Amino acid sequence: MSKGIKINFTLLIIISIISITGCVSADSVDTNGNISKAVVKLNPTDGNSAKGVVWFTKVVGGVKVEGHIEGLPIGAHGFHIHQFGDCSATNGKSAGGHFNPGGGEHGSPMSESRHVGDLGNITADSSGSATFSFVDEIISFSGKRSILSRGVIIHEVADDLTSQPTGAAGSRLACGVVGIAKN
Ligand SMILES: [Cu+2]
Ligand SMILES: [Zn+2]
Repeated sequence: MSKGIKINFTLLIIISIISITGCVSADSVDTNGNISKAVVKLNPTDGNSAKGVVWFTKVVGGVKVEGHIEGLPIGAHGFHIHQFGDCSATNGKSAGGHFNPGGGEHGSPMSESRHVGDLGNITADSSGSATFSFVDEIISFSGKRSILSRGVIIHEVADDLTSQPTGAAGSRLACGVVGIAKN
């Protein structure tokens, strides 16, 4: 074997190892197609400054929801999954109403009857940022309750958890679309 061929062969092995391990470690979809992690990047709607990232991770008993949002007015803000993964309208209205595949009433995440998209409120501190982590038992990455490709909206004011059909949470400050996370 000449020196040139030997080097090329070694290089080929190195590239193969990198690509194989790359596929195994950097994907949140397993060999059966089950998704373990999703993410949404929230961008401000026209005239607003709220933005951030929310991660959704499959855990025992549900999906863990962890996020950090900045640029919010101080206080509680309605936080929902909406029907459409469409943030094309500058006011976020293209995301439609609350994601409600079961035809339930609007409520709190703990309500017997709720929209699948009812994730309650997040609360911004004096610096305008909200950091949160909780587990929701209803949202999913598969079947009718899958939140993948759906919209996420942060609202102007608090969701009162009772008013129909939206909790009277006001306008839409930020919008994003849930996608499959890298890992
Ligand atoms: Cu909403
Ligand atoms: Zn709702």
